[in-house]
Amino acid sequence: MNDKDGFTWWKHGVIYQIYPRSFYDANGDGVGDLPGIIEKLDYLAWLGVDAVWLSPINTSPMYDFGYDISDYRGIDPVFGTLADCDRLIGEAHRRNIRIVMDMVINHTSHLHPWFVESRSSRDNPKRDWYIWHDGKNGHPPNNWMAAFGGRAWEWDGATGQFYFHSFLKEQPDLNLRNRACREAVFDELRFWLDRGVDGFRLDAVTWYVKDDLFRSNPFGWGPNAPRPYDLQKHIYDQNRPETHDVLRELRKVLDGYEDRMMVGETYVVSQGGAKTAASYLGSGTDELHLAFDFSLLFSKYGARHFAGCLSRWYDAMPAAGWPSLVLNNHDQPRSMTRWCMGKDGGQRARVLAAMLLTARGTPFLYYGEEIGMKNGAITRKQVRDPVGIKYWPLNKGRDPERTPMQWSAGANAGFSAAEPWLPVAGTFRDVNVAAQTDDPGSLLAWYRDLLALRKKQAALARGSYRPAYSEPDVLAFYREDGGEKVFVVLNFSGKQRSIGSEGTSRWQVLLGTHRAAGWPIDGGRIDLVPYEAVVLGRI
Ligand code: TEU
Repeated sequence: MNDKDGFTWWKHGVIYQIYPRSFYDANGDGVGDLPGIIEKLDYLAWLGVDAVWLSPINTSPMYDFGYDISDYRGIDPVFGTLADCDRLIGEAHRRNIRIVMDMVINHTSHLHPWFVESRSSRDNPKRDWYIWHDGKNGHPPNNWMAAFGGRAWEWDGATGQFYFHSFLKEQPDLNLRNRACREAVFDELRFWLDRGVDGFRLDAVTWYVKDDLFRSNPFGWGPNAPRPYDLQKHIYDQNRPETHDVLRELRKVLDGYEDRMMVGETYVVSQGGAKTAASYLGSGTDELHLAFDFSLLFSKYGARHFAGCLSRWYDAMPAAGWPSLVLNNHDQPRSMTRWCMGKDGGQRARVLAAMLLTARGTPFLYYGEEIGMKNGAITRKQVRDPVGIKYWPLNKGRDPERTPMQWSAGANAGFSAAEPWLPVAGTFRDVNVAAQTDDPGSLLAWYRDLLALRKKQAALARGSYRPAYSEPDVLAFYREDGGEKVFVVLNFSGKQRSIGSEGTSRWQVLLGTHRAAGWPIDGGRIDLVPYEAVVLGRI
């Protein structure tokens, strides 16, 4: 795929998320690191990914495993050095793989020098870089809550005010309304753009700006309850209109460089879903390049549900906007665990992969998804995630979807010579890269074939999307670009199904779970076996 007419890497490419602690440990301390990622770049190139998104690697006291940054310009020693990072960027680029860094600018660590200054006195020049407020008769100023439990206001005895934190109390929110603070944050981003980073995944975008009148949220039951946080409608502490101003300014920073991208974590499941997520694309060219719609990830399994999510997402796009697609990340149980626990799980995984990689939009993969990794089992003693520690057993935290990458059936799944920071999932003897690499029937081979097909067929990478047929168990759609037309047929059910194809078209199989490439299909009806996925091209 070339980049003509602005159809650039982040539109036609596939982006692979790495949780660096868990990808590959090169120095044998039980924690994944940057040299480990460098060692595995050939694997990623072989798989065919176009970009890698690294969960945070900056200096951090790790209260939230890197989502609490104490130095934006540093690399945390557990991951390596700045020189390792430069080498990673260079080695990735040499393989035509872009590097996307996680940027956590809604908040910093409480140990960031900015916050240390800010909390030192009420008249410190950086006081207003964070959100400080007087109490109300000894109580917090309003009812805002922290997403990770408890109230969002922390009392600071030394200066006699509360500070605000959307997540942990060790993650004070920056005041992005403050001009000097905003400019300082932009400079931290420029530091990485100057070093050759191709883009950012912006953490917690919808939290960036809070109500300037500090109004309390009304109550309302969100879909994620029983988290107490979800008992409020987050209209005053999230999705404030001024957030768009911040994004427009950020966009200008990126537009000062060539071909950079920012994808925002627009976690708005209970706040308007696809529509709200898409609103952060602005006109499509003046805010985020990409946003996440988590509706698909949170959807019930089934063709009708998935079809609805896709259509709502595409309908919500601004004219110049471009969708992204995601089924997994480091915050949610893996799709294998959500949807594929039965005996037909392996087949379901293939149909899901086919949807993710043939529908319209930039696909994001999460490490291990390509081999069918499931959530690992974590005992109470092994919990590391602060969310799990706080809410156990109601919420066991996010460690199970962050267990080490399963490279082989060897010790520690080939992830590390030492005992890994989180236990390897029990499935590793069967589910691992080594076992699947040379097996043309493996899930890994299927992902690799789909990635290769996207590169060959412009219609899949950039074409229009038109739903074809509404048999409840089958998702079928056409993708068209110029003269090229592709017909994707996905039977999400364990039953035989039969669907009609448009007009008198004659098709041939480009890629299928049950049919070899080149197999001709005359128009009319197509009979599908259970869990059949097939991508057809016009003869
Ligand atoms: O997540 C913010 C966010 O939306 C989630 O915490 C969400 O509330 C949760 O997944 C619901 O199940 C981002 C990062 O992705 C997460 O890893 C960080 O812990 C968090 O921000 C704080 O930086």
